Amino acid sequence: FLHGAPPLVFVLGGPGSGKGTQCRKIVEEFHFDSICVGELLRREAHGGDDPVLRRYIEEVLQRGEIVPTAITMRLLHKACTEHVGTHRGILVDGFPRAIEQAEAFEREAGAGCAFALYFECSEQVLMGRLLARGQTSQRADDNMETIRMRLRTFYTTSMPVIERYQQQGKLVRLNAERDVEQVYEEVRRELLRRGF
Ligand code: UP5
Repeated sequence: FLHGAPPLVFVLGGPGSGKGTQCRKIVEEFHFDSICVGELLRREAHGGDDPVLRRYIEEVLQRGEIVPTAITMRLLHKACTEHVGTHRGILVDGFPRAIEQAEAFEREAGAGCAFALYFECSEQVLMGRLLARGQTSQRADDNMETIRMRLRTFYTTSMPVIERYQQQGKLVRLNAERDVEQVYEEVRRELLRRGF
């Protein structure tokens, strides 16, 4: 379903590593489009047509686990189709989070990513940022218990995805512990180097 679409960039990193923040900056400067898969799921949990599915997604998010691939792929497929326009690239923020999802995407979309940005950050920094945001955010998963589970899911299930792109020579590793502008400078350099 990506036929004719601009290059696709997967945006990976632990919860709170700054994926969303950096995506917004890339969109602003590079005329990329951005699809946040977590946001698609939160939207479905709050406003989707099927009340059983709504409740189910809400519970999975609350446990910090990964929503089954078939559900996510359906939402992502729809979003990608709607977003294929005049953009220079598409950022897929927070996906894939499991090897199985990476494989399903390649199979169904007919292509993988051009490359993947990986925002690398220690567990302590991730935890600190999410707890700080939790004081003001509306996100139901920004509480200590869910944050712990999100981190566990990241290290056990999502890390192999990062290793997969590393092995394929597609991983762009970025030190995400520095301040927002410093991280973005490096992102920018990497995009410019790739001709964007
Ligand atoms: N901040 C950002 N950058 C900073 C910096 N350099 N220095 C200091 N502070 C910085 O940032 C997080 C916080 O840190 C903010 O307060 C920010 O100001 C500050 P943000 O840019 O939001 O980081 P991000 O990595 O996007 O964090 P987020 O919490 O959104 O990441 P998650 O990966 O947890 O969230 P996502 O929305 O992708 O997924 C949510 C859930 O959806 C998952 O837990 C999972 O249950 C589910 N999901 C699936 O099941 N399947 C999928 O395919 C995708 C999601």
